[in-house]
Amino acid sequence: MEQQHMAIQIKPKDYKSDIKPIWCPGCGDFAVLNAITKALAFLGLPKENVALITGIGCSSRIAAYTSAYGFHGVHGRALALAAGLKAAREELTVLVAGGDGDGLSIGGNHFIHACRRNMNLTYIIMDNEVYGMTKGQASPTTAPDWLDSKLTPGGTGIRPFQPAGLALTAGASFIARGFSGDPNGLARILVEAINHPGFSFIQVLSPCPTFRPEQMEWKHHVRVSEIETTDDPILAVQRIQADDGMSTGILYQRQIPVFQPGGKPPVAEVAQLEGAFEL
Ligand SMILES: Cc1ncc(C[n+]2csc(CCOP(=O)(O)OP(=O)(O)O)c2C)c(N)n1
Ligand code: SF4
Repeated sequence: MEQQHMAIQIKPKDYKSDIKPIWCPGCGDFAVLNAITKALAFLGLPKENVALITGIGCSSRIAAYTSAYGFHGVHGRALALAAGLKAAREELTVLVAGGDGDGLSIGGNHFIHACRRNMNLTYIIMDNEVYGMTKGQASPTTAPDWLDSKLTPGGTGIRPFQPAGLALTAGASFIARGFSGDPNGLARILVEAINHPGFSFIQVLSPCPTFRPEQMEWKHHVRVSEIETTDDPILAVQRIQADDGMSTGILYQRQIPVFQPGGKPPVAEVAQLEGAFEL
């Protein structure tokens, strides 16, 4: 009998692991996970060709919840790990994810250099303007008057980072903003980000109902930007600065050379390393 060949379709659920997320009910990160799996299914990427590298934080747990290769790394070092992986395994689709604390505080230096280096990585910051995992401290995206607590009496008094503006001035070639309340829109952005040759940065507004319950109001303020994506950095910075940070869409995209170290594979054996230092 003639054998029938059926095209294997990958479904979003195929990218989910058997581990049940332990995020709080209503956490925006659930929808980010859904958007990532939808985007991967749309692109039909075999899961063995995808790696999701994360730092530490509630959001960084996301690596364990997908069935792709993953690495739940060290706080603030996800981009360094991902850059190393991409340097060694160019053929992999490497996604990087974590929180605003992970990526902009302890990992801030890696972030700005990843932007200027322009390796082919897709970096998702799940921005809830707070350190969720460690129970609600201010992060670099927290407004100066939040929160009147023992830790920050009267608020931090420090102006927050504008992640999209920071990425732009640091040289990122793809900058977008998404919202966990619009997982389909976010999945569409992620598809473009993964397809973009170079470093793609996506700031995802992802509420933390536990420590920032007021963020549940974001759904009334977030809007899809109707402005066309620009490749002009001056125009992009003007738009980003004039916006209240609640517009979603691809804010900036430009084709620039991608950094991919080539040449000889790195020295891996101790004996080889010792040999290199012999006098
Ligand atoms: C080197 C180091 N410093 C501090 C911590 C404690 N710590 C764990 S998660 C975290 C912040 C998490 O906040 P964020 O990255 O915004 O993620 P969220 O939990 O809000 O998703 C901190 C400070 C740590 N694990 N390692
Ligand atoms: S503490 Fe906040 S960020 Fe962490 S799982 Fe709960 S709702 Fe999500």
